[in-house]
Amino acid sequence: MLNIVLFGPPGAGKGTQSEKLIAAFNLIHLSTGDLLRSEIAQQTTLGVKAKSLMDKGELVPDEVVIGMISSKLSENKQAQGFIFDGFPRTVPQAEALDQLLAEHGTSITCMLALEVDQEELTKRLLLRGKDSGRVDDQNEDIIRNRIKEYNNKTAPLKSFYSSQQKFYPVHGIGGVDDIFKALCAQIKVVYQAH
Ligand code: B4P
Repeated sequence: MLNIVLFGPPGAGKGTQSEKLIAAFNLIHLSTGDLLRSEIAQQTTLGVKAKSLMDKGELVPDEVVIGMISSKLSENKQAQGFIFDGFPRTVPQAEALDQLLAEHGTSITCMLALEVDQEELTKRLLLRGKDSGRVDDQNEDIIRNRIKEYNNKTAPLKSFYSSQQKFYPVHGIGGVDDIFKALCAQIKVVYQAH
């Protein structure tokens, strides 16, 4: 199985590149951001709680997203592989993911980390905020808070995956197709090393 953690700060292009990677490698796309936004749209109890945190640019509790990923893994036992987009975002989430995948007899193949500077991230998110309707994209203070959450809680995952020799940085500025080619080249390198 090919199990990829697609990693990067808010607005790095995880969702954008996931769409292309799932088509190229026949993978199941698991985006915790999309799963949470679907709960919000359906106005579930979980969605209402998540919305108040997401609108402020804060992370939702680990147990909520771990539970969502656990059920999706169980629903897709025949998958050829998964792209984890926006998950894990904390060390406890990464530990839980390793354990869940082990229970399914598989493991993470690699973490591909899109590297984009803060100025470009803010520009992209404010641009999307103009027509996305996403509250968390519309205000520079909220975007700054999301980047702060990323630096404090999510960036440490680079060491987590480095210590497993699974961390691969990829330059995330430039054309969407060029970045996609760089991701594919990196996946090829990882495959050949296995
Ligand atoms: P997410 O939905 O994961 O969103 P994201 O970090 O904003 O976006 P992404 O990196 O996917 O950017 P995209 O491709 O869309 O998270 C939202 C919130 O959900 C979090 O803040 C948190 O509250 C909560 N949450 C989610 N998962 C969680 C977890 N595991 N634990 C706790 N809380 C969790 O790209 C952004 C923009 O850039 C788009 O407009 C795109 O068109 C543009 N773009 C992409 N690539 C480009 C390029 N190469 N050049 C120029 N623009 C580009």
